[in-house]
Amino acid sequence: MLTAAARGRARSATKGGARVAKAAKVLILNGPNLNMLGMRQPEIYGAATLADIKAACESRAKDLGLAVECRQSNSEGELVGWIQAARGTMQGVIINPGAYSHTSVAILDALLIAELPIVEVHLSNIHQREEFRHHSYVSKAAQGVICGFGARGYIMALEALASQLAESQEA
Ligand code: CA2
Repeated sequence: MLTAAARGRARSATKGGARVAKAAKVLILNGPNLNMLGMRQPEIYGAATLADIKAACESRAKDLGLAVECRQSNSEGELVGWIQAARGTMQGVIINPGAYSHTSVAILDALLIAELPIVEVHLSNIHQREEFRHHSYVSKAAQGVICGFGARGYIMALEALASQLAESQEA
């Protein structure tokens, strides 16, 4: 469910139809160690590098009429700063908070304050893994969570946000 404020912001950035007409901006955030993707543990996280994921997201976003900005940080504070800056400037956030998913109330609070549609993505199915990965603080702020589909999860998140933004325009 979009808040009234987020709906208003999305409305001013979109224009009817399934495809978002004016390029709504989506921030794609990746947390700690995700810059190492493709280099180790491909059996868990897949073979795609973060650069591959960025390229795939930019290509799909273009088709969907979205503009994406992709950022990665190993620092919790930097991620919080970027989420704060997204309020009022972006129309949605896709976030893979990495290990901060399981520890960070600061990222949760920043996402709640942002009042934007948020999709949480995990490459792996965190529920099939160690117990400490089963809980994500971030999920409380997310409209939806996609996990276990590898790099495709980011594309699924973009598609979900695009239809969400188009829908909120129609409402
Ligand atoms: O499945 C995911 O996307 C995770 O968010 C990835 C995090 C992990 O802490 C979460 O529980 C689930 C870890 C990212 C580490 O990335 C690596 C990349 C290359 C090699 C090893 C780790």
